[in-house]
Amino acid sequence: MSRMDRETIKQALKVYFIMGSTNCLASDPGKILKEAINGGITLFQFREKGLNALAGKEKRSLAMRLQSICKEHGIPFIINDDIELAIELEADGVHIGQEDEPAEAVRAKIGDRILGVSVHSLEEAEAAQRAGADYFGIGPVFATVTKEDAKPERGTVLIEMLREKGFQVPIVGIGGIHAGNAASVIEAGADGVSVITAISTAKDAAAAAAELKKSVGV
Ligand code: 3NM
Repeated sequence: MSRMDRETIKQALKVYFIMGSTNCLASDPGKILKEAINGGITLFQFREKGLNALAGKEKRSLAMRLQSICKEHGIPFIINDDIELAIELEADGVHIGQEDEPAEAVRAKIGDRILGVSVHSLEEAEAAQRAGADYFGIGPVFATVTKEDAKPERGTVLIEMLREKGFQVPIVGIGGIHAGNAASVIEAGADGVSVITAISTAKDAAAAAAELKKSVGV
């Protein structure tokens, strides 16, 4: 596997769906993922966090089930935080925050797999770029209740600042994004939007994904 080029990453970030079992209490995660894929998501991240999150074998087995759905449909499969699981399952990539293992160390472990890093400042963006991040996750753009330790909503200021400073690294916005506000994130300079609840708790996940896709101009 060789490193995915920037243009391919940018395309993959457009409609980036994130989910774990705790985000879809009303329905089966596999069912929601299939619907989301039918609606047109371009990338999937397995993020098993929060109250009653699965661990150990159960987590691994859900990851494998979701990964196989992604594989069947040609959707890249990324794992949040759990580098060991990502390597074991040969996932397409990992996404890490600032509290996780340093990005350099993660890059060394995962080789050419996709490395996404959450950044909240110019300094963090510079460091993540040096460490070899394939994309930045920037948020929360809007208020979110999904991430327990999310920072206050920040709008698109950092996205705009990084673009003004000439950063070429692909960027995805996150936090409180839905079809009604996604376009503003793209206008600010992001390549795509990542969402949890806009799809995972939608009555019709396929329709929600399709609407998001339309609003980011795909
Ligand atoms: N990370 P929703 S906000 C996982 O700011 C995550 O880095 C964030 O969920 C960050 O789309 C967030 O339901 C939660 O608001 C996104």
